[in-house]
Amino acid sequence: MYTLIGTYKTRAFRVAWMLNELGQPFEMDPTGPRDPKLFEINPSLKVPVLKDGDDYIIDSVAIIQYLADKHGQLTAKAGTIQRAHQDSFTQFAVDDVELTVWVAAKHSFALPAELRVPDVKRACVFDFDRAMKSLSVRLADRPYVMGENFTVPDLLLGHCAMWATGIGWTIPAGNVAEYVARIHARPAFQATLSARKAAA
Ligand SMILES: N[C@@H](CCC(=O)N[C@@H](CS)C(=O)NCC(=O)O)C(=O)O
Repeated sequence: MYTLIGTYKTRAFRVAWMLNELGQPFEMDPTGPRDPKLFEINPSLKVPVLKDGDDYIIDSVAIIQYLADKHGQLTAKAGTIQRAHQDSFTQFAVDDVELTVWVAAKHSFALPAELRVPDVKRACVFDFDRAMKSLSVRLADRPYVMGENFTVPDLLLGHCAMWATGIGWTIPAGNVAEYVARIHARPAFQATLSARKAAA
């Protein structure tokens, strides 16, 4: 069985969601960020970490893509044009969307108080809005970014959207809001949300 190290408040949420999508049982080790005991596994002291057998995998995107490849679900095959397009959306989710929310979060609570620059958040909102416009065009009338099938980048974008709304940002009405609602209606997302509430 997999062990997922991290708490539901962190990016461990997205890994738990992925495991639930795949129907893979796992146990949760609720070690929080910056716990010194993480050092042996991840010198950055960051979570999530996935323990698979005797191995530890760090970085949520690497973990999620690994799980998709390993279980042959929610991904195009490596080495195909479809996978290149899928990875492009994954990179978009991380660079254009997650970064804006994460920088804003860092300057709200994650950084030591004396290092926070509250005005940075205005620039983050500007970049987030630009990313949402781009997503709207790239998504067009497809249910998921790759078409009919839910894949890795949809999960990442759905998680970032949860973070964004959690800090009061607006998902634009129209195809993007409908897309996010579709992703958040997935049973595996709802199950993960319930587990997060139960763990709080
Ligand atoms: N790229 C990494 C980022 C991991 C990360 O920053 N995790 C946060 C929690 S969501 C953390 O552990 N932060 C501790 C820190 O920044 O010192 C991933 O996707 O897993």
